[in-house]
Amino acid sequence: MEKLIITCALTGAEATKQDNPNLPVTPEEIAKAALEVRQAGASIVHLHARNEDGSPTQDKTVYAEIMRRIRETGNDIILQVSTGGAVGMTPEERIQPVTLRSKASDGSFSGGQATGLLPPYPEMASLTTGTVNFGNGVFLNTPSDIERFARVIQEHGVLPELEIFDAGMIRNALELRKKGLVPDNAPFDFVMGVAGGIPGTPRELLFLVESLPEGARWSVAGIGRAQLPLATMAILLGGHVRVGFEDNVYYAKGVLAESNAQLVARIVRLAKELGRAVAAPDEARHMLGIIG
Ligand code: KMH
Ligand code: ZN
Repeated sequence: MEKLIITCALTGAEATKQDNPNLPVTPEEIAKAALEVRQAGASIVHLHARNEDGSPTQDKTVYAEIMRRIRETGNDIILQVSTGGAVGMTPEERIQPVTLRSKASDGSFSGGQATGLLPPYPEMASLTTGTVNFGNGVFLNTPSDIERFARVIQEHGVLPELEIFDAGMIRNALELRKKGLVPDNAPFDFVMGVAGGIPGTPRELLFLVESLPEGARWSVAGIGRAQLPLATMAILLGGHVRVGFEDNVYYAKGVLAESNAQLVARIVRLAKELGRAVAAPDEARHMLGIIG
């Protein structure tokens, strides 16, 4: 079985400090959390940005500051920006952070000022391939907007991660693949247990995995109490794992997590017990085909 890639979704757009006072919100807090999860064994961070008042923003200057601060700490973790943002944002707002990486005339990509080991630009971006009810709201992704997102991600040399909130989104993702708008190596991430999306149960996870084409790489992000059982299944089935405060602010029933790193460390321990080695960021880059 290939090494386990652990993604940590540090902040998200919905959780607040009232939900968990340890939620990282400012660029400084997010960079600190990113270093802690790297040290704990994560190889990808899924990033969201917040305004000073804690509300979600897709402002690329805030993303730029987050990524600059992450690299300034010497952190080599893979940087994945969100294009989901928050319910109600426009597509134009949501796509902004992807454009922090740009293509030069010689075909190379760049962005920002390198201040650490690696440049502070996005290597991956989330791409949701359908619309889903999201609590009391609607996470709206029209077919034309999804195609536009996929095109911009491609033009900026960023690897999309296909966010699957319900079964029909796999089919939509494969249509994008057929059209050449997402590469064949784009990984799938099953976000399971959102109120309005596919339930976070073992049966549903098996169904999603069996619905993928042969050889597709996948991870699972279980929401709330679904996080731990689905992550354990992914370790056993050869999938990959996403944890973090975006999806779950608890460590156990009624017990808030102390940090994102605490959630990552538990997955590393489980993987070790179950005989699955954990990938470092450069190993994950190699596996995912992220170059330059
Ligand atoms: N905040 C959700 C509405 C993503 O990052 O791509 C969407 C989301 C997905 O978080
Ligand atoms: Zn997200």
